[in-house]
Amino acid sequence: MTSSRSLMTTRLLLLPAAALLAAPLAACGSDDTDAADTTAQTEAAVTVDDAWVKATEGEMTGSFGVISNSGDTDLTVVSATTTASDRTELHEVVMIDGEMKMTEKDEGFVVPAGGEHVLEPGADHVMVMDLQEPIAAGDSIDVTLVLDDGSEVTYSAQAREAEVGDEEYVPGDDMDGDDMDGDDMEGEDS
Ligand SMILES: [Cu+2]
Repeated sequence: MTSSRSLMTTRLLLLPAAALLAAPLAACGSDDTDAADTTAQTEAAVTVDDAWVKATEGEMTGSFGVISNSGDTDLTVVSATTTASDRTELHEVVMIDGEMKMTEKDEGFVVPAGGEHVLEPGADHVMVMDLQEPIAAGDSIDVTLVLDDGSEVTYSAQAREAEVGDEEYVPGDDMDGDDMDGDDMEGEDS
């Protein structure tokens, strides 16, 4: 009950009034949607549902949820910020040398028009880094996603305990050139 009500509230807050009024018309013909788009330029066409963040006592953690795009244009999440720290990255989980590791996803998260992009453990996620204090189960942080059209969407992610999403972090710089030559290996044993 509670979650579906807050979900509803979130959607209503994010939907511009003009879009609500135009919705019945838009359903009759796709050409009519252009009018709604021009009045909604600064409003995000995306919403985020089922958002949560993994409780942690460490310095970094992942945040997850389902990003939906109600617009008729593909949108890309290009960056994110949170109230929990000053450093946030968009991460993906990839296979490196036979192990699942997470690293920055340079191209961002593409949310297809009329579709969704799922952030979940073991896959794409919002990485909250350089945490100054622990995030306990039940705590909430605000996450803001910035889209490539300049719009933003802010939502609350509640912390929960989870035994998932513990992939080793590989900073983007280490992805290439690590094995270019053996000289760097010399000093690593002491
Ligand atoms: Cu990560």
